[in-house]
Amino acid sequence: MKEIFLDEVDSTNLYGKNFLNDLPDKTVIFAKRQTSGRGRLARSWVDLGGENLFLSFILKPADVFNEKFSNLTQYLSVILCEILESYGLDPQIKWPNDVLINGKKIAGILCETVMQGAVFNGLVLGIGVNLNSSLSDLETIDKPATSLNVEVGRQINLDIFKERLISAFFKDYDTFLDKGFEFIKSKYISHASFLDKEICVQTINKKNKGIAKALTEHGELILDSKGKILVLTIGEIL
Ligand code: BT5
Repeated sequence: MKEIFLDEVDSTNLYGKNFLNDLPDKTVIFAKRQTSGRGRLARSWVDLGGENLFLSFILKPADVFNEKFSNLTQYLSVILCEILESYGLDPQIKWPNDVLINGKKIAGILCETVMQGAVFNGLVLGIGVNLNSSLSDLETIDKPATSLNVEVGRQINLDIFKERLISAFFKDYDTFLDKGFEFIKSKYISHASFLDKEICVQTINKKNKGIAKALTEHGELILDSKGKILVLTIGEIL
């Protein structure tokens, strides 16, 4: 496994996408500072200063895209929850892959697929985790946010956290690629804060209200919308 350390970068995901063809499978790109972190749908991920985690995995699991790759963000959210639990916390997953502590976002995960024409080149799976941030900086985020140091009341060692995350990710990575979401389903559900609740899910062009009933074996959300069953593949719980 190759690790790339950057003092500062616009975005570890962008760096990964730009250099994907030159980098071997399982390269990990890590930056101390990120000036233009990417979120989904043109949103941004804010660098809150201090020692926070910004990293991207370069993954080239096959020559052709497989549906299971779409669940890698959920796999990574479960890995992160297990690590956060070891700090005595009770992390919750908001479908599909936001990780929250007491309703506040502590991490963001973004997977980008790199294609060259119709050819699948690989994936850049990025994660940002707030490890050391001040309350006043967290308040600058437009939605409720928290960080590990605030939750546990002490400074967090970035290098130790990073290495734990990387090794936990690769420990079961091959099994996950083989089995897909089924492999993590029960652990994912044990952290799923949205199940059996009335929620509103924004999909590309629609807001869908209903009760979150369950997850399919592919990690999709089953929503009971006034008796009509919807199976949502992508979207965001509002
Ligand atoms: C995400 O997007 O949550 C995915 C973020 C992925 C960031 C990592 S960092 C390493 C790698 N390199 C990158 O450039 N990106 C990845 P989304 O679900 O769209 O959420 C974005 C929203 O989260 C923003 O609109 C804010 O509301 C909130 N947010 C931004 N920065 C935050 C922070 N530091 N802590 C908590 N919430 C934040």
